[in-house]
Amino acid sequence: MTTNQKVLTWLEEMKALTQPDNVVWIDGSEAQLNALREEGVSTGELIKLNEEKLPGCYLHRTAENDVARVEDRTFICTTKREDAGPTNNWMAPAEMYAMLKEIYNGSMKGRTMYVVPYIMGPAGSPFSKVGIELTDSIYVVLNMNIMTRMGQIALDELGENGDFVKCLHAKCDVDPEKRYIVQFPEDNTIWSCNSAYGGNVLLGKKCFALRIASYMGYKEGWMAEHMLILGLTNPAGEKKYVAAAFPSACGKTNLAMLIPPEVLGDYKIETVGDDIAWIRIGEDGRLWAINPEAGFFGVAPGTSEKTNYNALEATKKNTIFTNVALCDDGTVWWEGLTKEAPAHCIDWLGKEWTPESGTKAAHPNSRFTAPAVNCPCISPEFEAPKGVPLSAIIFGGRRAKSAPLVYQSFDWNHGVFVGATMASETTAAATGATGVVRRDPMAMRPFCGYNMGDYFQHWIDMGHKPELTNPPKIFHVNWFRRDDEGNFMWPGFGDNMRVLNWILDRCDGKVDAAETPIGYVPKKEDLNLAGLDIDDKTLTELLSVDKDVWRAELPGIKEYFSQFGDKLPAGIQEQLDALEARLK
Ligand code: GTP
Ligand code: SPV
Ligand code: MN
Repeated sequence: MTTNQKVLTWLEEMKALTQPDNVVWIDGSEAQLNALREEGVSTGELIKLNEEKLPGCYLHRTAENDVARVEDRTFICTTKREDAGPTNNWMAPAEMYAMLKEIYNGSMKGRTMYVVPYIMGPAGSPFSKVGIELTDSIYVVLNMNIMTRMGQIALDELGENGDFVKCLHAKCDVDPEKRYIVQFPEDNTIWSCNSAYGGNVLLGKKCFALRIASYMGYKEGWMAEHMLILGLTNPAGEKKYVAAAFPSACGKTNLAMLIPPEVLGDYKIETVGDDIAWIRIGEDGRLWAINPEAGFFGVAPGTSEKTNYNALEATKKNTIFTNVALCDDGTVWWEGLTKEAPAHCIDWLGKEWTPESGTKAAHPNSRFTAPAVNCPCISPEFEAPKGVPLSAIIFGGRRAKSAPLVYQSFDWNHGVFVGATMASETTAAATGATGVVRRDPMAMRPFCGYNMGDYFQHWIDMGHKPELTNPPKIFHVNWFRRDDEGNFMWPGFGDNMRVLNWILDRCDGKVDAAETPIGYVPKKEDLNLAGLDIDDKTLTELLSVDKDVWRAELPGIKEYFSQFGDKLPAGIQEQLDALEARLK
């Protein structure tokens, strides 16, 4: 399938290490994929779902100990420890390779190695990049088929001499004690073992398109970000694009596919991407973004016809479900899909379940892998080789208190500071406690492939490149503010459109704002609240900036920044000092 000698040499080396019984090149043909689906069903790795109701759909259950990304076992291995920085686990590459080789040694004996060539980005785009993942999991192959442009198309893109990201995945015994997700940014290499779950093993996604790509972007002058990309068309037919970074399970897929409330008029949202954006400066002096992925690996729980109709529609054919519940009629269910739970189903662990069981039927981080082309609101620019131009960048997180519904930064550097000081309550997308507030700069804490201090500087530098004559404006949102009873104060979902409108009006200089110490906040009358049942007191609180609360944030920010030492950019320190002065 290829004569690229770099590929063939590397493959021989990895075969010698893992010693598979068979090696199968994945060409991406339907015939080959169908054979793999059948094999997956015959071994129990996949369960075929109701062909009438969910054509081409399958269910997969992972091991109970293997249901989310494992951040404590994820490493960035650079020659110098400082290059990985204080927010990443680090080990010297030679030491890590030696340790992992013992785990990989002979690990594919009696198994088949699949050679999965794939492109991140549209085929033929100057911004796309090729990876090859060697894996012994059919589930991985079938997911990569949905999430990337996979098969011969990628080898054609690579050509005789092209370079690629070398990805090795071995399931081994799914032993959590020997689970490692390891990036070697200096070698364009990713090694993952002892997992078979999502972001740990679909190596094109977080490992390549964020950790490795963020490092590439740092070296080459572009950015790889944990961002959705959406296009918004207003009643006048004007179209603008926005990218938004929220931490895992904090609403990117939902915002990317939002359906505007009808009362607002003829607005339309189209999805370019729901998780990752590769961003460059275009010839017109704006930032342009592509979505390197071809599908959505979305959070199932909470996805319903009401909250995210478009995502749900996308899952109705050719979709792989992971760790959701199996209904008696061969369909699937998860908490929040319908108001009423099915009277009986098989839960994500494969056990009998009824509403009286007192447990969750679907795992909180259960997911669907759906082809982007299934999405009713997929953007016509989804495959555009140059991507789309950004008018605004939005940061956001889950904050029960402090952060107002929306605010705008004063300028680029302040916007970078707002992103750098992002904090959010942890979710089920990663193992460990949930609901704990932690700093998650630009939603990239688990995904930045180099020193976060250098990453902050890279953000500042990008904004000041002379070619970037028309940078996007930077905002912060919080859909998750809660009242004293713990209820969400803002309805969220489709109603977030009201906030997007204010953001784009600000970009156009159409509306005024109130200046506060943390940035520009909407004046109540400038938010279109038509048809929304929200009282004045709630709205006031949603838009309030409590100086005392923000003053109380300062020590935490300072402590967080202190770990970067002299890698903390002066531009960030200046912003911190300025905020402190404004809060006096
Ligand atoms: P990853 O795929 O992990 O990166 O997650 P994501 O950022 O795409 O999050 P997603 O859109 O899947 O949302 C995660 C959870 O947040 C789901 O349970 C949603 O129902 C919930 N959610 C999303 N948007 C809103 C909102 O506006 N308000 C509230 N209250 N919940 C929301
Ligand atoms: C996330 O956790 O941000 C995800 C899911 O998008 S995973 O691919 O598992 O990283
Ligand atoms: Mn994500």
